[in-house]
Amino acid sequence: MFWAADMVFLGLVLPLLVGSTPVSQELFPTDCSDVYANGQTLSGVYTIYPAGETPVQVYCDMGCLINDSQDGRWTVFQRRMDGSVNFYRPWNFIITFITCVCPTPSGLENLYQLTRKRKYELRVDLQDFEGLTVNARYSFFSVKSETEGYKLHVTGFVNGGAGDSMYESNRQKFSTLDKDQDTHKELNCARSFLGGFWYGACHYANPNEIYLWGCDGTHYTIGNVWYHWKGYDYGLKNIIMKIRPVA
Ligand SMILES: [Ca+2]
Repeated sequence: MFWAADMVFLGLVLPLLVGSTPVSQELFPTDCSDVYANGQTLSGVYTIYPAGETPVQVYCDMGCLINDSQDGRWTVFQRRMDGSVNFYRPWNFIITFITCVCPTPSGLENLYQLTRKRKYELRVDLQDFEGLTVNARYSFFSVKSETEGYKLHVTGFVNGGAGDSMYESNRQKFSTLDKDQDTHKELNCARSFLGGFWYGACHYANPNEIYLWGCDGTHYTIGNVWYHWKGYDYGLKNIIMKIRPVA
């Protein structure tokens, strides 16, 4: 098992166990809301089945710990905590390396599988190095299939103090250093800003870039930034992104 502080949701692919057996919510929870419905209400790492067969380990925010969100049932797909994982990787390398629910190519398939079945909302929690916390919420979050470039749809912004820095990423495909699917005609945004994300031309939020420790004006907008809160020169301490189904 591979673990890293930056990506607590990582899990290696395990042997398929279910074959043609119909997938049940109780035995094969799709996401953390199913885990919660099954009576497991403590925050922690659980096994879910976004695509119906392949188990994936994920961190579930059940709303019970001091830093959790209210109401719980959140499936965490991004947890940038300390820079121990380098997200500046080629597309295929990530696909063959890990399976996760996260904004990397391997995890995008799981995000697609989740959001094609249910309507999801998104919450982004941010923390700076002074201990301040804010959030941004979006009432709709979905990721399209690989043939559609894992295009993101994120709308219905509700401000929890962070500002709407996902705006530029709405309706954008996912790009890595070797797969330029952004809308900037001159730049390869992933190469220019050292990461992988739903870049437009190019970004206001940059959670998969190199990890900077706070304010660093010598590295313009290549850190884990959220422009509408701290600008382009401040690398945040934590960026946590999570989804849950809505009625
Ligand atoms: Ca481009």
